[in-house]
Amino acid sequence: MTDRSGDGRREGIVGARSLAVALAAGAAGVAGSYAVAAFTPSFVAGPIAGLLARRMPDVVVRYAITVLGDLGEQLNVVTAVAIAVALFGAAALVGLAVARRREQASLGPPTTGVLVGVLAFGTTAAPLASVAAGLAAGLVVAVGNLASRTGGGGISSDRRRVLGGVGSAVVALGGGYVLGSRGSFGGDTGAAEPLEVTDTLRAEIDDLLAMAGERSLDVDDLDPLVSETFYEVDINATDPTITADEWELSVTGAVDEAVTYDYADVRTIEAENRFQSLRCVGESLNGRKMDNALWTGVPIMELVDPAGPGEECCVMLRAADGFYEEFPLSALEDGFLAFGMNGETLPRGHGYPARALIPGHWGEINGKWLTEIEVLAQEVDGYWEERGWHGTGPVNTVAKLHHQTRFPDGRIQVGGHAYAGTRGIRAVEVSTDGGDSWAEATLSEPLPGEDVWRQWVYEYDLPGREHEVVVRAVEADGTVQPEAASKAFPSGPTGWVSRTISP
Ligand SMILES: Nc1nc2c(c(=O)[nH]1)N[C@H]1C(S)=C(S)[C@@H](COP(=O)(O)O)O[C@H]1N2
Ligand SMILES: [Mo]
Repeated sequence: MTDRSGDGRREGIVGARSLAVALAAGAAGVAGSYAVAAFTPSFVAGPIAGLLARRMPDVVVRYAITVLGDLGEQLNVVTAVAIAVALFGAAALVGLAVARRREQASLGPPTTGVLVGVLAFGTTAAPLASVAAGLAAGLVVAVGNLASRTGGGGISSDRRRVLGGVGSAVVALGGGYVLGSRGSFGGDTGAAEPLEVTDTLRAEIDDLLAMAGERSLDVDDLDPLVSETFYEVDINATDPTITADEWELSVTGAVDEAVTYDYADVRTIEAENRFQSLRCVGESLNGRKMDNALWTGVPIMELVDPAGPGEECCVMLRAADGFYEEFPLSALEDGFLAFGMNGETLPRGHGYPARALIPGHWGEINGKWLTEIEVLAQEVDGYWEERGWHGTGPVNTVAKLHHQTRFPDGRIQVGGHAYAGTRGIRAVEVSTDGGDSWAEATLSEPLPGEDVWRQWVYEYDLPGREHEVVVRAVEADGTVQPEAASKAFPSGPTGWVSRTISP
């Protein structure tokens, strides 16, 4: 098969120019999808990224989580976008080939458009975003056709086709980016609508947030007691988009009678405010996946008890993104169903419309986009336990070191957050001689709550030589955080954080 179009020069079926136009069409298709879907599961790269993450060998996923962190997630999304461009590009190549075989250039755009649309729909099942993908890809081929037919000072018609195609794709990329980003980045982490609460509850929220501000230590580069940005860990690249109207939560399994609630049902229960910190089992010892917020919601047993759960061993939380985690029913008893965060509606990235909060445990059992609470008579593995992790238990105690300043008078200040789940923090001890002698750090005044981190700072004179600062937390009952160091996999990092400081 050869190319007899344009200025008659022969070109192989996947000649460089067809390839360029096809890739431009593919990129435009992805941009079209993004323009309509934004960064949601309807965006064609969303399901591909999810598939990639699930098909990846466990060791690679583990490496991505524990070593690459957020970079691993970004790599996953970039790869997914590249695959989507290649997929749509291949569809456009077929469209171009059909047009050439029939010697009818006008067949290229509709064939490309339909093929890309069908591929997008097959990937996402999202009609509108798929139509947009098809339209954008078809349009690029059409502009390429048009450009090849309009005479242009000494530029061959094939080259004009490429220029037209690539040019229009660039426009599509810009437009897609602008359209897709309208509010979607805000929407990802920001609240969709104001949180509706009683005046009493609102006043309490304001007071508690003010208290958290006042009790935060006056240290510039350290997150205050209510985190300014709260980490996110998800099994998928894109977050579910469930509205409060669609949302339902069922209590099922080994219960007297299954019960299903909608959002309005939950809101008839008297709401409360709670500070609670979360920490991810997959973070590094001195990592950044530990944060604190003020949550508004209801005690989760208010929803579970009416179903009659009996004396079973365990419970499985299931979520709208396909996530599931199992843990002892006893841990659920202090659990909370949150629909508000820091005085606002729970952001989509943190589980809108509602998420579970289980005091004292690793982050992973704090199911976001919660849809089902299944009471179980037998233990089973959750999503991460099937992948080798042991992250359903109580968090490990840690004192992190994220702040370091040197004052003009030569003194040094170090600081960070300390967290021990529901065991509580009594003290943070600092050694500036590699662990030979210890002194107590200044702690932030505790916030109300059973499961809340604290900040610490410590100031000392620069010893004039290289020295090692070591930090360890002491739990409320006097237990000193274990020194033995272990990596995040499989049950969370342990050990004392240390840092070498030069004179
Ligand atoms: N539905 C759902 N819930 C989830 C997850 C998820 O991927 N899907 N990730 C879990 C993990 S591993 C952690 S550490 C916490 C993080 O909560 P955050 O993203 O609000 O910080 O949510 C947990 N809940
Ligand atoms: Mo996690």
